[in-house]
Amino acid sequence: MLLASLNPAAVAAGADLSDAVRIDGTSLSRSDLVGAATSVAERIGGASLVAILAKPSATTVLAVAGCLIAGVPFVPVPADVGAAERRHMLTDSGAQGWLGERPADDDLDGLPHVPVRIHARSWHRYGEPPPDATAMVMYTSGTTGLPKGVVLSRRAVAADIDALAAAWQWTAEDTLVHGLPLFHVHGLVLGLLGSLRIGNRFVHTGRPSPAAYAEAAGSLYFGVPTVWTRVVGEPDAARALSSARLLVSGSAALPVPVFDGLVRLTGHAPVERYGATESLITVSTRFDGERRPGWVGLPLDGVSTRLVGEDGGEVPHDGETIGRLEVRTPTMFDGYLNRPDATADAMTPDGFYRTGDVSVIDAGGMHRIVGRESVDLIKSGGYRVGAGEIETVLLGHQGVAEVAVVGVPDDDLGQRIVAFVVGDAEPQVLIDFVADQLSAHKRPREVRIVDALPRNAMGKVVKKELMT
Ligand code: MCA
Ligand code: AMP
Repeated sequence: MLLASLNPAAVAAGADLSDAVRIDGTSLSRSDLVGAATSVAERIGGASLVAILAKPSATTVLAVAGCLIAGVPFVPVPADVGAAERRHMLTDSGAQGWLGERPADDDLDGLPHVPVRIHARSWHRYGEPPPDATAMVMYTSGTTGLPKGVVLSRRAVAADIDALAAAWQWTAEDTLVHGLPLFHVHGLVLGLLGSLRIGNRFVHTGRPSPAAYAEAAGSLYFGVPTVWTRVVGEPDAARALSSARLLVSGSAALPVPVFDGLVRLTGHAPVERYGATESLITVSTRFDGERRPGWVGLPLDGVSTRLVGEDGGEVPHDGETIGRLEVRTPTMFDGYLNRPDATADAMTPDGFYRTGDVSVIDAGGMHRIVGRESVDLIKSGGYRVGAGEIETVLLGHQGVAEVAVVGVPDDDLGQRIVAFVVGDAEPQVLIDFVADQLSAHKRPREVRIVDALPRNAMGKVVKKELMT
């Protein structure tokens, strides 16, 4: 069973937990989860796919669990989604219903709204869908164009959680704490579904501030590097985490000074892990293994990795030679929805995913991520954002003649989204324009109006010159 801790027979027989999930001021026991989520399942039965506005709330937890119980694939829609991005997700995925809160503009693009009632109960018993059934479609940005729907099977999700549980000695005794969004792999698949599979207590802190992490008294904490950077910046909050068992960082590179700061203040060397929406998490340092600052660890059980050089051949694993990282894993996605062309580009004929990351591997199999191949895929606060998607929106504004969007190094966010614009629009107007159309977290932090963009002899914008 994918959500093993929500086995109705076991829960009915007494395997309950009064505070299995704590989120947004609400506590849900396992029997609350089974009863209310099954009641959601009853209302969506027969749908081919539904959308869920993935705010961090009990409603979202029940909507997600209900879909997984019913075997109805879902699209988690970003909590701060804008109109154009939402329309694309709904049209491309063919969603037949909308679960959870209504969007801020109350526009459901014609979809029926399916309410999620926290106090409703159904004790109908559903059979477990087959492992190759789709669990969810998660939209993610590429370098250009609109976000693509990553199709994730139940098998891939279960395999990833189990491999991470083995690597981190994660058990039902843990209390897992995080404050990350529930519309990406990190917060949703690992954090929430991991907890519902393993059977540990799950606490969502709301905004992942150092104080909220300190107060939560967990044993296992997840964060993106920005969260850990802020924790280290508040030493008292950081010291409160010394009673935890394990701190885990992922979604972007953890700066070495932040790793060292966590060791100094909490007494814990963080475990770092690496992955992508398409492959799920594939490489991690282990609870009982070496935790080397700046390195992301070893392939998880069942995962193979390789480095490919300029000539297409494999490069040695000597800890120094850089290559393009490719991974083959039982946790692989089933392709991009409606985009066989993009799927074919992302995969090698022998089943490896081309990560787009550049890496080294040492003789012991430890991986260090050196950077990304393309400057057009930005990681800001752990969010993956395509420069092309933002550029397309900005070019749709009448005050913009030319634009180049880049990720500029940032101590807090890793990269900060900056748009260089040739035109006569007000910077704040353009920032708001992007936030209205796309998810708000994709809006540039800064818009710089310039006379011209740097171009090479071919007329192509030289983004590297804008990134310092
Ligand atoms: C933000 N603000 C802005 C702008 N951006 N104001 C004006 N213009 C802007 N461009 C505002 C915010 O609304 C907020 O306002 C205030 O500035 C602070 O924002 P920020 O610094 O962004 O802090 P934050 O809102 O607290 O966000 C930082 C964060 C967030 C919590 C770390 O970036 C985050 O949740 N990241 C997680 C992403 C993630 O889960 N990625 C996983 C992808 P106000 O204070 O008024 O509200 S899955 C993945 O990568 C794989 C598989 C993996 O490996 O895990
Ligand atoms: P996403 O699909 O949002 O999960 O983004 C995947 C990308 O995040 C990867 O291809 C990497 O570029 C980056 N990433 C994830 N984890 C790490 C990490 N621990 N260190 C460096 N980059 C990471």
